[in-house]
Amino acid sequence: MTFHVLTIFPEFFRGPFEHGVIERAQRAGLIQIKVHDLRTWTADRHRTVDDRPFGGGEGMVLKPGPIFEAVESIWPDRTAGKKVVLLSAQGRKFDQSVAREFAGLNELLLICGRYEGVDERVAEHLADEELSVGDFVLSGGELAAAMVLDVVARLKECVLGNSDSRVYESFGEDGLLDCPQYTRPAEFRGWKAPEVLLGGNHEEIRKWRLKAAREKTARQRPDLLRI
Ligand code: 9D3
Repeated sequence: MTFHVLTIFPEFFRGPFEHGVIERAQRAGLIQIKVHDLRTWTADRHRTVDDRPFGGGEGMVLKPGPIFEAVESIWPDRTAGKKVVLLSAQGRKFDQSVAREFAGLNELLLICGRYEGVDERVAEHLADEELSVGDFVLSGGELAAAMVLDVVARLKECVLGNSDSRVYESFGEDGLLDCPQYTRPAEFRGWKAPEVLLGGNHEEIRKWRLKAAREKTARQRPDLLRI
């Protein structure tokens, strides 16, 4: 699967994509990542990507021209299996099921917004959809794009290579949060790890983990139990 990221800060992605699952998935040939500098598709001396909003107001808006030119040059034909996503606070909310949907694509192109926003004609006539990563205000789409890429990349890795299918299934199959985990020492500053986990009774351990996961989900994320 190929990911394209369109951004005015290509250097932002050097860190996040060179570590962990994303780096591993790239090295294994499961995913390819191409980061594109939006300024490549400007024609003026100042490589202008933004302008003042019509009707007045604070800040600057990303111009439609360079973004349309970029997408049309990255994909001269937009065949099936390709999707253009505009990262935006106004989008559909990203979650694990959206990630599973994206993992079935051949190519995904993520457009990162900046400033006060992106000319609405990008959302209306270029992007297949707008996607938000949560109800909070980021300063741009780059962190959101890195999140989406991380989640989809690890799905690819789990489906095609990872023997631990639990990693793939957690968050979704049983709809619960993970159970609490402990490691040595068995007692730390007077706080003991649950006795049952120290013994070898796998059936008792399984039951304890399910109960603990249910309790933790009820406490932290009751919304997950109501679905
Ligand atoms: C408070 C500023 N808003 C009113 C003018 C508009 C606005 C513009 C640009 C709000 C956020 C941003 C930058 N955010 C993103 O590009 C973004 C985002 C987000 O802020 N929250 C959750 N998901 C995403 S995906 C992209």
